[in-house]
Amino acid sequence: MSANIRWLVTVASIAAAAPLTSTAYELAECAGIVQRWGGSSVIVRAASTSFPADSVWRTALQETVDGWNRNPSQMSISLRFGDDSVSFGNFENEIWFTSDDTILDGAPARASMIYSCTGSMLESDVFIDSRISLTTSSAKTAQTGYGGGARSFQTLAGHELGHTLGLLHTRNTYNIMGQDARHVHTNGSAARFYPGEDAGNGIVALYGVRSSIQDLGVVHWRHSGWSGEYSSHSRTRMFNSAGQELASDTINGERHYRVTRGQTVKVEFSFENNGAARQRSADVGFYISTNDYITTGDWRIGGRTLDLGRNTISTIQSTVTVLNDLNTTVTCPNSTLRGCYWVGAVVDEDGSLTEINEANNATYVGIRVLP
Ligand SMILES: [Ca+2]
Ligand SMILES: [Ca+2]
Ligand SMILES: [Ca+2]
Ligand SMILES: [Ca+2]
Ligand SMILES: [Zn+2]
Repeated sequence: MSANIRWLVTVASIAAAAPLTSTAYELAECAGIVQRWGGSSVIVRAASTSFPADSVWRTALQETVDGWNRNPSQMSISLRFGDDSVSFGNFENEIWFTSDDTILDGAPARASMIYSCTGSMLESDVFIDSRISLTTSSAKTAQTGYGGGARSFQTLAGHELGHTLGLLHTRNTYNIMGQDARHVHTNGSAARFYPGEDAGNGIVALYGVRSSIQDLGVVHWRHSGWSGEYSSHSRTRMFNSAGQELASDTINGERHYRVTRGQTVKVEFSFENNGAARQRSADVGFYISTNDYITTGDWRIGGRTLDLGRNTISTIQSTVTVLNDLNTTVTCPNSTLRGCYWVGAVVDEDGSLTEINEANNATYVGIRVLP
């Protein structure tokens, strides 16, 4: 059987460029034939030395695989720990930490995809540089996407396992197969890996839909350009009613837009359908919160209904009005500035949809209310 090898390199940093217009996942093809796994699960074996029992690495890898296994396709990852013998070219899919520069080739992580060219994936290994600064913490302040000092292991490994499932890099939409460190769901202090709508759409194209999986989500990240094969992502924004982006202050590593009491603004969020079925009337509520953790217990300032298909990410603006009675002297986190609040969005606000992940339905954009 003729085998083809494709190496996927993960870059360390990404510069912004102008956005493209079309959107879509990319699949591994050979002579026009898409390459995929047979069956309904792909076995991934974790090296015993890299992911020992009771280690944070083992827990984080399991968390990453659990994230992928909430995808709306018929394919899942079967993770097995304790592999004492890992190597490239042994027809076992394996993941391990290494400092071997002949394998890493200067990248923080690398994935191999070996396929037959007649449509069958044969092997995919994931190599992660053991010398780079990674964190397994869900604390956003630890992660580079929020000004922290270490790259999220879960988003890095999640990206690489996307290759194992058959996805290539994507640059023209917000996607885990692009700038993974800025592809997380965040509400409050925790920022977590998730595969996202476009990757979910891609593996449904490969493996068929699993109709029982429903999931809506909302994040404060958006597609903002690309670098090479990779999409680049930036935070969602806030605009005045004329559509101009508001001035802002960076407080505790995150942007807070300057607003006044009673001001009508347009707040931007990315709404995703990570599930199987189109949701034609998804309820969304908008809130103002005294902290960065958004719930339906916060002050409601508006709402709308969205038609969310599993096709393109809905990065959209919504018009809301800042409450008149906010206190401009409340303190801001780790700052001498005052007037900090957070504008939140909650999707499936009425709780009518039963989802495989109910914890990704709210997020925020920071504001600072001026006197
Ligand atoms: Ca092995
Ligand atoms: Ca292998
Ligand atoms: Ca959800
Ligand atoms: Ca729900
Ligand atoms: Zn990659």
